[in-house]
Amino acid sequence: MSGGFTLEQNRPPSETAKQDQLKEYTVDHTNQPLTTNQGVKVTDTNDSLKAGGRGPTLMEDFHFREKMTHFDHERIPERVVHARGFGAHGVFQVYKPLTEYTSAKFLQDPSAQTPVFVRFSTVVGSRGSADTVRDVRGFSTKFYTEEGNYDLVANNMPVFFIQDAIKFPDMVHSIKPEPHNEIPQASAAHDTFWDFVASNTETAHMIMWLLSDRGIPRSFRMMEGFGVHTFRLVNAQGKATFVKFHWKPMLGVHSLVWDEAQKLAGKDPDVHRRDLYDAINMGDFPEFELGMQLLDEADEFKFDFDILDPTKIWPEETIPVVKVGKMTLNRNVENFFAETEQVAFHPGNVVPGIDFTNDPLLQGRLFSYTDTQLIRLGGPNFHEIPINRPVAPVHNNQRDGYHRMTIDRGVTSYSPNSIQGNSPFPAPDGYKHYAEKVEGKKIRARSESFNDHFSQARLFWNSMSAIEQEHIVKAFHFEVGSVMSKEIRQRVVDMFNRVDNGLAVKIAEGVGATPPAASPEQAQTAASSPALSQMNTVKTARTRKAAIVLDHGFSHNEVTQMLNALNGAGVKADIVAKRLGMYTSAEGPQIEANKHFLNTASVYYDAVYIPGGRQSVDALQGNGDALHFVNEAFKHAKTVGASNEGVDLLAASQIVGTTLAGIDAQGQLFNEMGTISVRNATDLAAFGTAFADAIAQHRHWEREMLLVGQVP
Ligand code: HDD
Repeated sequence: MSGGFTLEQNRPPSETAKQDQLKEYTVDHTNQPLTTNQGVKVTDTNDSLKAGGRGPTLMEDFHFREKMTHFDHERIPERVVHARGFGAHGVFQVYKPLTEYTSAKFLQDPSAQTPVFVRFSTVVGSRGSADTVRDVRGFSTKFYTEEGNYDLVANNMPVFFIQDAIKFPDMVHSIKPEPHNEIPQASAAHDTFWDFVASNTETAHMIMWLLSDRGIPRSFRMMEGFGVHTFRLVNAQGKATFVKFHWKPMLGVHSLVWDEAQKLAGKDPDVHRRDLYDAINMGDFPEFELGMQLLDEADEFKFDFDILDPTKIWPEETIPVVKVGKMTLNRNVENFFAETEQVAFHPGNVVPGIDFTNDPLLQGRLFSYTDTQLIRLGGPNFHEIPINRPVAPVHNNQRDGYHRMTIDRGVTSYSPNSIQGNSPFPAPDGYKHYAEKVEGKKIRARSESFNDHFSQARLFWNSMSAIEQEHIVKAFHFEVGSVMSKEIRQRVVDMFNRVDNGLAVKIAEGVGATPPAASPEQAQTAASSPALSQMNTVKTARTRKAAIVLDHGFSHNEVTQMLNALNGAGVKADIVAKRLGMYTSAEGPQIEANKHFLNTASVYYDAVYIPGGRQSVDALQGNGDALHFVNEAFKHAKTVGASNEGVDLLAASQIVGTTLAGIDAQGQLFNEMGTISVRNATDLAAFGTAFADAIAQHRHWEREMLLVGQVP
């Protein structure tokens, strides 16, 4: 673009409609002379205008003044929640027409691709905080449909902390850093939050999710998304169906280990954004299927929970998730600020065929999101910022305000008008609100049907595998153990006793509280929902990362075979050594180490492999970094493999906890709980396959169970 703005909103929408629109606002500075914002060419930007070389800087230096003023105003307020995020462009395609349920056009034509922009985020931390903290993740999608923008502003957990939006400022104030010292950053592990939890039992279910492995995802590409609220789909005949929205990642739902998450936060605070950025750049486009749970209006009251209560799920075993389409993220942003920072989502951005319900959390959100953009983006024209512009035409009588871009032609800006034939005119095929019948007295109260705060928290607990339960207990130990007030710790223990006595007793043991006697409430539900456990998710090695750790004298034959096996399984491999550069194998050929122990660590990988080669393994055995690398990967339940002399390094790195009997077996494959080795083998085909299969398992939790002294 050479300057100025071209408004071309009348083009036919297509998969590239948004991309084409953005191009018109994109500036390429390559091979261009430097200018001021007024377009005047600048001769020197390194020296201010002075009266003599050592003299005072002159006020008339317009270039200095402009450069400095713009810099001084570069920052905008970060989002009050979800400040840290990362976005990408993509497309959405529906599998088959959903005409029966909704008139939304983007859900009708399986051959049409709707452009989307997605922003993933953490909630609590500020813009510069780490990606791997324990937190809810935001998962916002803007669909640029031909009928206008539709925003699905979702989280990676299907329930919320509170039932009524009026509590949102209280809840957020309690979880944000404490006001007197602004500590802790990006963490719920402090007194004010747990005081809020213990005083608001409706948080119980969400806390179970937050303290589960869902709070520390392996990657944005490996988390689910949930619209949380019950929404309405409305078809062309005006018939409504209740709906809950889901995003299901094609790579499955996977999480980090807490110790790994903490270490990553220090070593690479950007690890999740880097993962997404790299995956898209390498062509490993993240894919998510859109799922819908559909419920006939007649069935609204058929459940033991209120479908308007945002602290409740619809168990997938009762109301199945129908996969209706797929989203592919295929393009990184050109500029983080212009796109990811300035994007403005709003759950109230709906298109015909999608409507709201009376969920009081949703209703409050419908106010909050525009309001927050007014301060964050500085006025009412934020819809004109390129990333926020719909690809559908915009015509109305809204005028003026800060930073208005559109030059609205004509003398009328009111309706009805006779001067311009009442243009823009009301459209008969415009959005129609669902004509729900409502009546009632004005009362500041909550429905009694929202009173059960524990059954589904218990359902979640019951649905976890032993190791997932163990992780939740450990998370409680960390979070509640960080609370200074003994009274609050006890109140939390007593509150979660209403979920499960076994859980409460275990929490109490770790946080110096008194273990409570069983609560009569917990006998109420023994139900479980297998869909809630991450053990039952999709498993694939595709796009995983492995480290091949070696030194001079490594076996070239073994490394080559392993690289082939990993490549075949879609696993990316790095060669890790004590320094960067070329390493010479026992056979002669060289290989380049692209990572060294100072700029990488086992926490960056899903697996580690040690090839044979006497000289290489001897050197690694004398290298504390290499020994730690293997030991740490093992401790984090990752796939660990070695061939021939490499097996010596596994033994030397003191990977203990599993039986490991036979790890040293001659000539045959040893494969136990993600530890894989073979001695005296030149053909590593079976070994490579076993190694890749083990990576697909994500982590080998049985091993972790043994490490904590439990039999899996
Ligand atoms: Fe919210 C941002 C998701 C409840 C008020 N929210 C925000 C974002 C996500 C969510 C993903 C980041 C958007 C982005 O990437 O720019 N929020 C949720 C979900 C909720 C929820 C799934 C419950 C089901 N939120 C919620 C309530 C309120 C807000 C009850 C207030 C009444 N949320 C906001 C906000 C934010 C926001 C203050 C901050 C920045 C923004 O909106 O654009 O308006």
